Amino acid sequence: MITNFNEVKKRIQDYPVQKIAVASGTDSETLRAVAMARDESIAESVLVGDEKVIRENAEKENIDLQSIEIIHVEEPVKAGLKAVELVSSGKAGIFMKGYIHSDDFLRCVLDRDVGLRSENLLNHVFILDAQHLNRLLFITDGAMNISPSLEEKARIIANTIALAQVFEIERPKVAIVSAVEVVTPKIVSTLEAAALSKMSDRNQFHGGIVDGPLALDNAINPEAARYKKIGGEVAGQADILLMPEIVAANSLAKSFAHITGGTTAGLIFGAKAPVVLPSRSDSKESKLMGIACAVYVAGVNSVKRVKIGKVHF
Ligand code: COD
Repeated sequence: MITNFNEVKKRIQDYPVQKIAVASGTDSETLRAVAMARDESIAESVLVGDEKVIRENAEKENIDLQSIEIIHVEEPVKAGLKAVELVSSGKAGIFMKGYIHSDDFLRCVLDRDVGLRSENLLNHVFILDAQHLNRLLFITDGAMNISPSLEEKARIIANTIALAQVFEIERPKVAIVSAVEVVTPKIVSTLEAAALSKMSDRNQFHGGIVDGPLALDNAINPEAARYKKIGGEVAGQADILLMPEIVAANSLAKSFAHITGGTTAGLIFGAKAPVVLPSRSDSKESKLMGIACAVYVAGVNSVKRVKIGKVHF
């Protein structure tokens, strides 16, 4: 079981170096992250974006772009489409967001002609290096599915169980997070949590165990779960937090990064290739770890095809 980002970095030494195509890779934090990925032999990169801006930012911040390819495309969406095409045509293995809005970037991922669509629902996962908990914590969906339906939540759970299994968590524990741990008609997310938990009881999810509603404290902290007398395998031990909608998931992951100084990695899972989706304001460490996690997923996939989770409806 992989419990922290240093282990991810060690594991990727066993896998082939990947090439990353960066959509509008012009900003200094992205440039620093791809330079670090090169220096640490994690990945090679091709930056698609405004070459003048790329070179100016690199010079201003003293970032060495040696061996990093640049393809000049001025406009961010066009740069995104060119970069995603490099991945869908096999010239690169991973697609990454640079200085481009998330929705524009995701439309490149979903583009019918050059994108990385598959038959699956795609979802975003923030992976947290939760050192205090001594494990990785997977939070979803904080960047793609805005207000998922019950069916979409089930699919997001199945995808994220499969992703956590890639990180060697054999039987991931999924908490459906709400504000309370009782089912109440006043809070819709608790009703959906009850339905998803029952689906889990009926073995409708492969390989993981789902329980909820749980509040954040009793989802991840065994003391809080004991104090509130909440039993079961998931309470206090969750690996995956399914949040009710995008704002809750996004704010939870960003509070970890910006209040506690923790490192997160942002990935889209379920597409034809791994996709790195950091926030534009993420630190270079978070961007680098997004790259490292994507390289790791691509590496595992190259030796053993990663199966996207299915739900039995
Ligand atoms: N998985 C697979 N296919 C999808 C998904 C998905 N998650 N979402 C949309 N599609 C497919 C649809 O089935 C359809 O065929 C096509 O894509 C278009 O779908 P629409 O009409 O919903 O597309 P858009 O362009 O209006 O919205 C898609 C986005 C992903 C852009 C949208 O959901 C979005 O803006 N998400 C939030 C992005 C964001 O701002 N994040 C900020 C946090 S960093």
